[in-house]
Amino acid sequence: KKVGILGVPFSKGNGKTGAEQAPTAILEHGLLKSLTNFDANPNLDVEDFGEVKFSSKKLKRPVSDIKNYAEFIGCIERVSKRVHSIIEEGRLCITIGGDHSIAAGTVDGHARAKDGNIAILWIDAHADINTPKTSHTGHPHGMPLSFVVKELRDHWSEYPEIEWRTPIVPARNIAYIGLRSVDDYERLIIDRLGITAFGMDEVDDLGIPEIMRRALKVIDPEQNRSIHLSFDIDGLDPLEAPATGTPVRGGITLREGIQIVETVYKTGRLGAFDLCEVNPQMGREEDVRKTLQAATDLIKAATGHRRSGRTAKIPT
Ligand code: DIR
Ligand code: MN
Ligand code: MN
Ligand code: MN
Repeated sequence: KKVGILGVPFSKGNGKTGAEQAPTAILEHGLLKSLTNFDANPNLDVEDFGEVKFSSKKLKRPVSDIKNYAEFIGCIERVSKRVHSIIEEGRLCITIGGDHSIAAGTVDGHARAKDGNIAILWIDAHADINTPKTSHTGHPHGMPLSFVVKELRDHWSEYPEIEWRTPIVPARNIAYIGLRSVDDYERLIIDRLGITAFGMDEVDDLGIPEIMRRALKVIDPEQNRSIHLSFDIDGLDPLEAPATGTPVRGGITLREGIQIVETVYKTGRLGAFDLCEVNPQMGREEDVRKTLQAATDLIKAATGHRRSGRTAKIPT
């Protein structure tokens, strides 16, 4: 199994600084060791691709309704290219953010590598599907899905420097799990486009295993799509992942989060995994450590780690 790890130290997509430190913090917490030690997974080929370098775009005309637009576009164009090439190498691309706006780039790169035949599973307290005009905040991390969805492409037609983008993912190929803070226009978009959305109410009613069955059936009915699992750490309950920029209480547990990732891994079609919105500047040291460990556990599950253990290979 081949895996590539890519860091994206970008935090201009939300209102706060700190998320740009997460790739380094997660690696320093011991990610590579916990992925490659024998008990985790003996046959894992992990390549660390380091951090994406990016700079802001020169704009022909100013953009006022999206904050840090020039920086956002400059970053995700590079992210898209890097993710595209890592997937073309036959690797599962694990991208560590950064805030969630970077997923506009990871999904674009993944979609192009697979000619649009991808399914997106979005784990988040938020729906991240505002268009520039529906957003109350102007923060790009509330918009990445609208950037990549085919049906919403015209909402971006007036914005500069995005000719490279390929919004080819149909809305029907998207499912959410964990929603509990959805703006009214986001809900309208979800309803109009028929996007599958499991909020926390449905997590409570149905449980993760049933939700996973239903979600995968809708977004990958023929079981032939490359699955993009985009995990916003704020999908988890802040009790278990407090160090994040926009925490919302009443989220999924770490166990449920790991179960989601394990279930996708078991399909054999996990093509890209994003882990976003860890902010090592939020909260006390203990909060940060807890959150870094939760992120590590989720990434381990994405590479095939089994909680029930793996039998030893006895030397002969
Ligand atoms: C809000 C919050 N819907 C926005 N979104 C967040 O800014 O568009 N996404 N926090 O992660
Ligand atoms: Mn979120
Ligand atoms: Mn966010
Ligand atoms: Mn998000």
